[in-house]
Order: sequence, then structure tokens, then C-alpha cells
Amino acid sequence: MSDPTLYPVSPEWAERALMDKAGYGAARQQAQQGPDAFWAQAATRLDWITAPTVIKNVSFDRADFRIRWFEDGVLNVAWNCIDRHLPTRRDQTAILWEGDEPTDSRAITYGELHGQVCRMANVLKAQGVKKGDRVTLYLPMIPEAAYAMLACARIGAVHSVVFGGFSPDSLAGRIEDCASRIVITADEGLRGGKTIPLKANVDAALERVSGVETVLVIRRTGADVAMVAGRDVAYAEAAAGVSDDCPCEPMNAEDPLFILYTSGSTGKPKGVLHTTGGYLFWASWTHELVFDYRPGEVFWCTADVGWVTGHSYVVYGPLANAGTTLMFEGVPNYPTVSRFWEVVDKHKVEIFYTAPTALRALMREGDEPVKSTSRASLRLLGSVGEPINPEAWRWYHEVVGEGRLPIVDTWWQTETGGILVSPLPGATDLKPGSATLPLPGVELQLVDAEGQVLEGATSGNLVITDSWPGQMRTVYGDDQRFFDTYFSAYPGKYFTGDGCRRDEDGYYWITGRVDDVINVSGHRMGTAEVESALVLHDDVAEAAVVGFPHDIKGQGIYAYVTLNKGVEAHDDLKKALVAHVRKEIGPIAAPDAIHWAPGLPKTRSGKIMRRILRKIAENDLTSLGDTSTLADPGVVDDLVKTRAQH
Ligand code: 6R9
Repeated sequence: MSDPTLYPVSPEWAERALMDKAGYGAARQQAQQGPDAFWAQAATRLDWITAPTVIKNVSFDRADFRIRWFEDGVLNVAWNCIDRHLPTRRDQTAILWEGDEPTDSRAITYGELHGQVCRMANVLKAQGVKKGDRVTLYLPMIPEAAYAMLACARIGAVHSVVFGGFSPDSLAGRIEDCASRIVITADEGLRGGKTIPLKANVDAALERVSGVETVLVIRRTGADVAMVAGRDVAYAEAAAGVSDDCPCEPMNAEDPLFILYTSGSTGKPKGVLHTTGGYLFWASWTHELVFDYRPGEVFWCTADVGWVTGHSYVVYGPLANAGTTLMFEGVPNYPTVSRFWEVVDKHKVEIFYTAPTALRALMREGDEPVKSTSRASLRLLGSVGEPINPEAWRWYHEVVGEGRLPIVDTWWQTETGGILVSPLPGATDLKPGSATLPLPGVELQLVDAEGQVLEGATSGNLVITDSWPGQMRTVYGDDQRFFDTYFSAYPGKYFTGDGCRRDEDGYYWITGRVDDVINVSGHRMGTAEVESALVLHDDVAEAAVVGFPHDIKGQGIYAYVTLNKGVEAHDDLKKALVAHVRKEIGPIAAPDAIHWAPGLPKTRSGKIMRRILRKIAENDLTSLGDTSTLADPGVVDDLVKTRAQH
């Protein structure tokens, strides 16, 4: 079988693309040489109430740290995503909603979207929500999730979307951190034929946190849920009583648009704050460039709106670009493992964007469930969330794409707002497993642990030396944590937390996190969070969590657990601990393996030696390195001996 390492841009793509090789080179140069002129011109893609005259105002230095883009510009995100399209596209489908059941789907036009978003905005206003207030959204993948985000944007409220898979405790922590007085939820969610008790979870969360005055409850399944008098409001009833027109609040470019909590290497999840002008510009510009997107094309990003990918490429990017965005409530294997491809055929999807973990799971089911569908409408494939292994890349390319579709492997983070490193389908020759090259305006470097800049083909830590408009502005309520987390390791540079290799062609290959963040099925999890959850259990004395290679999830969660004296280790207790973590954080944090550890390898100063724990979890027992500095080297032998049982 031919196994090329380079997949050149096809002549058809070079011809049709918005940016070809020459255009890419020119844009990179312009962005480097005259950033203000470059970004000022690019930002005319948005509709401004007042066009910005100050474009970039940035310093990554501690003394005068600031990140501001388009700072005297005034605009409204909902206007840009809806109203400005109405004169020409009122009847075009804005959101194509595909429900959990294949029989359940709906097309929402831009005209309808306008009415729905205005109604929700008016309901929020009637509940006292004002510009700058934080609104927590805990919703399934239903059109109302997009309405709610856009309704907040319309009136200048700041949304915080919490993924519906998070537990009541996780939800409570996020509500508390940003002091939301209002939560929007649904009676239940529906995924893969199973219901998720969203409203009941909100009720449980609100027993742990005070300050929430209103819970708006959207009807999804029609389940009979408890309603607390004076606090809970049935959305349908509230919406019936308000107008379907609501003016857009003029917002400064640097006014907050949303908070999205993400896991870091230490402590509680951080509230990543994005602002109005820079974020919307970045979501819109990258969506057009990377997916070579033209208005009206059917674009399907399979991410949930509870993650940043759903924010930027289900809602804001496509809608800002007058797109038709497909929003999928379900899962890839329900009712059958052909579901993705059946949805592609049903809605004539042209661009399909998903995560490697989904591809690996589907790959295991063989080619037939793919080949039984047509997929003729597809013209471009995308990948996001974690490194895509070359084997999955080739399967995606050959089986899903029948060898005719380019794949854009897009590297970015919650913090970056949108894509930073990716091939452009008309400009970049592809290499399976490489996110290839930075977008124009994105300046990457590889550095070693001491911060020495590494040149040429090499490996190191990935840093970014200058700002881009979509960059996060702060950790909500904690500017110091923002600076310390991202700008203190390598002064003057943004540290991504990722390790990376650069090859002889200058292509970037992300190798994964170098901090204590693990990437489980494309979702970020802090090892410290899982450890905190484990030690909350009455039987647990101590816990250390590391990632290990997992065939489907990319990385799995491996937990070393030391039990309290007198507690007996047994399989039922393992199950109980897994259930406990699911309850504390949510199903995505459930450990895949629990290793009973009579002791943990620690330095004399008491620091857990994670490097050794990672090796043992990976079953790489030959190169444990020097263990002589450990307080008790015998601990390692014990763990090695018991590794086989896990
Ligand atoms: C968008 C998103 C960010 C982390 C990031 C990196 C990993 C994302 C990747 C990738 C290799 C890609 N990551 N895309 N690694 N290739 N194409 O996923 O945001 O949830 O914040 O995760 O995901 O490790 O640092 P987020």
C-alpha cells in the first residue's frame, strides 16, 4: 500500500481556495511587518458601530502587562452573528439542529434565530439581567443553547457555559466563582437514548451555593421536574410574554463576552475570559480561512457548546460568517455507528470537524459503517482536541474522505479563542499527525526548560512570542493567576503547556501536555482535580493521578491510591472510588485504572515523583531513572511488582 508522508495541495484546492501558498506567505509577512495595518484591514470583516483606530496594545512584560485589541472599537456580537445577515439571508438556515433520535431535526432560519434570541434576551432583561452580569448556562445541545449565548451577547451579559456532563459540585463551583445570579438549564438532556437530569443537578448544585435568584428551565424532554416557587421559571411561559424584538447593546471591543472554565495543572478550574472584539474577530477569521468557508455552506463541528470548540466553531465563527451550522444533540454511536455519516448525507454536510477520539472509536468498528453511506457532499475534514495519530489520520483520509478530502488538523486551546496552528487547505501540504504551520500573525517558538530558544529541527516547549486578537484576557477575578500561569515560566512569552517537535520543513508536531494536565478524549482534566476528588473519599489517605496511553481516549486516567489504615483494598472499593469521582466531577473524570499503592514515591522534601508514576502507568519499567533520591526507594519496587495487576 502506498504510504506517502506528504499529501500535496491538489490543483483544484489551490484554484478554489481563499488563500493559496503565495497568499499565505504574503499574509504572514504583512502580519509580521505591519501588524496594525494587517489586523485593521482584516477586522473590517466585522460590522462595527464605531470602527477601531487603536488596533493592538500589548505587552507580555510583568511591569506593564496588558493585552488589548481594537480597544476603541464598539460593536455587538449578536448583531454580527444575526442582524447584519437579515437583509439578504433572512430565509437561509442558520442552525440545522439534529436531535438525538434520527427522526428529530429542525432548521432554524436567520429570521427565526433573530426572533428567538430577542425573546430570550427580553426574558433575561425581565429577570433583571444587566450588562456585565454573569449568566450560567447548563444546557444540552439544543438550539436554545445558542439562543442563550447570543441573547447574553445581545444585552451585554457575560455567559459561562458549563458542560452538561459536569456534576452538581463542579457546576456549583463555577456558579460561585463568577457569582452568577441566574442559571439557564433544561428539564433533562438526551444523549444516546439516555436522559441526563440537568434540572435536578442544578437543584443539587444550588444547595451548595447561594446567590442564584432565578433558574430558567427550558423544556426538552417534557419530564416532570420539581420547580421551586419564586426561583424557577418555565422558559416557555416567560418567553410568551415578551417581545421578539430587542435592541443590541453597543459593547466596547474589550468588554467581556464570556467566561469558560478550563482545567489547569494546579488548583480549581480557571475562568478563561474572552472579550467582544478580538474573540469574535478571531473565531470568524479563522473559521473562514482554515475551513475555506463560504456563506451558506453546511458546516458541522461535532463539539458540545460546553467546550471552547463549540463556542468558536458551532456558534460564533459560523454565524458571524453567515453560515449554516449543524448542531448535533447525540453521540457518534447511537442508534448505530454510522450515525455521523448518515447525518452528513441527510443534511448534505460540506465541512466536517471532529476529534481524534471519536475517529478512533469509529475506526474500531471497521470500514463498513462508513462505506454504507455516500458522503458525497463532503469537501473538507477537520480534527481538533488532541494529537491525531497517523493511523487515525489515514483512516479519516482514506475511508471517510475516500482519499479526496484534505484534513485540517487544528491546534489551539480554550485560552487562544480559536485556531492558531493548522494547514490551510489551499496552501499547505499535509503530513499525517502534524498540525503543520502557524496561521498568519501567530509567532511560535520552541524553548528548553531554561527558556533557551531552540532553532531548526528540534523538540521543546511551545511558546508564543506575541499576542493575537483571540487571546484570553485574564482569569476571571484573578489577574495574578493569569500572569503566573502563562507568562512567568518564560518571561515575555505565552507558555502553551504543550510539548512540540519541529521538523526539517518547519512543520510543528504537538506531542502533548508537559504540565499536569491530561487530555482524555479531547477534554482537559487537571490531575490535581481528580486527586482532590479521590481524597475526599473517607477511605482514601492519599492519591496521585497521571495520564497513560489509551487506545480510544488518547490518554486515560491512572490513579495511585493509598488507603487509610485498616481499610482493605478490594475491587468493590475500586468501583466505589470510580463512582465517587464521577459524582464529584463528572463522568469524564472517572479513572480508567486504580492502582493500590501502599506508599507513593516521594522526594525527601515530600514532593511526589510524578515522572516515575507516569513510567509505571505506561508500563515502561526499564527506564525509571535514578530513584536513589527518594525518601523510600522501596516504594517504587512495590509499585512495579503490582503493575501487572492493573
Ligand atoms: C481546542 C481545544 C487544549 C489542549 C492543547 C493540546 C490539545 C488541541 C490539538 C491538540 C494536538 C491538536 N490539542 N488541539 N494537540 N493537536 N490539533 O481542544 O481546547 O480543551 O483547551 O485543550 O488540547 O494539548 O493544549 P482545550
